[in-house]
Amino acid sequence: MSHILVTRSSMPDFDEYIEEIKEMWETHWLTNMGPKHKELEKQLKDYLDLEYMDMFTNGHMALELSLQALNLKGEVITTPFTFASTTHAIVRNGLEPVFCDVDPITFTIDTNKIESLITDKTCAIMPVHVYGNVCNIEEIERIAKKYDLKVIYDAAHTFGVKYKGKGIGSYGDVSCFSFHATKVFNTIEGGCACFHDADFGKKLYKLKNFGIKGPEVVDGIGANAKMNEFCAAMGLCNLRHVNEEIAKRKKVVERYMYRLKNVNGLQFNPIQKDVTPNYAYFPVFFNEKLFGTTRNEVFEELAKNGIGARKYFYPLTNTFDCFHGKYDVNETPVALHLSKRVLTLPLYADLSMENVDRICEVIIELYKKGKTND
Ligand code: T4K
Repeated sequence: MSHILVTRSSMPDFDEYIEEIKEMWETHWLTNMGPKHKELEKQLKDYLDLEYMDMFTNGHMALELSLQALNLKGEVITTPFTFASTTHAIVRNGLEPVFCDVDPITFTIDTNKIESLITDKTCAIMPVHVYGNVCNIEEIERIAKKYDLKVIYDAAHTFGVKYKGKGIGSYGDVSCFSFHATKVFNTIEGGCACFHDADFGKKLYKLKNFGIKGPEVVDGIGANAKMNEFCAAMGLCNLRHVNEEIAKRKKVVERYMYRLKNVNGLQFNPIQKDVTPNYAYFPVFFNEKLFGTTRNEVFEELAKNGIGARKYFYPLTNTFDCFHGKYDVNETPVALHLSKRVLTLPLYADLSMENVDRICEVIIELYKKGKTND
């Protein structure tokens, strides 16, 4: 019985990648915004429908340095139902995360709860388009405008998503994508920040490149977060196939939905109006009463059958050990409820329908057993 992992990196044919990197053996140009970097940046701007963007070693550095470039101080309203990166980017900038609860249908920030969390220290909102679900953009914009707050979207999961026909990266002051190996589009490791202002871009660029202004001028204190040429080359190859990959993911998701349609007590990603989805993740929320078995039991049973589902996102970031009980998890009860019930099932372009069926059969068997135990 073959093992099925939660995801599997998309890769081009070996020969395609070799062809892409061949000239590097002539030029010896391996990093520092070389020709592959420039070409990928150009192609991504076009694909993602962006005016300004910059690429980084990973999505996390895009987030962390974007916050730094905005020169923020005080509190940032965000959600705990996310990967460690979102919260850590805030804290590592010396900012205070203020956790807002999430919406029970989209799992993104509950915009009805943002205003009550705003204080005179609030400087920004950092929502997450979790699993590729789009946040309530209009409402976030309205609140940000009213209170003069910056908006930084963690768009790590939304590569290629469109909202009202516009690339999702064009919303907010900044939106950051991840190009990690596990994402819909990957550059092995990588990410980008999308923004609207050339001056902000200059600041950000310096932060990723040691604060260097010119060959003999260093007028900022920057990190090193440059994407290298091997990663950019992988991106150039993967970008050629990304539409096909998304179409294949869609088929996998449709198969799951078809096979699981008669099982009670399961909640899935919503179908959102005006959104062109990317099928990044397939989360399932198990309602123990209706389904008959807990999330943890399903996790164990899948594991016994060689299926590696993941608890994205459990635990919530506001319960992480590194915060030593600093935050009160009861302030985000919906997020807490969701995190105890979620399992992200395997999803990638080349996941076979037979394997989707194998995964669904484990779930259906558990459901039948749960019902007989009633
Ligand atoms: N914001 C959000 C909301 C995010 O979810 C993330 C990243 C970020 C920000 C930060 O972006 P990056 O700095 O990472 O660009 C994974 C990813 O490492 C992480 O990128 C991702 N979110 C998170 C949700 O998932 P792990 O620790 O679960 O990954 P790992 O190593 O267990 O891999 C999961 C599965 O993927 C493996 O079972 C097999 C497959 N895989 C993994 C790797 C590393 C491959 O097929 N190839 C690979 O090279 O964090």
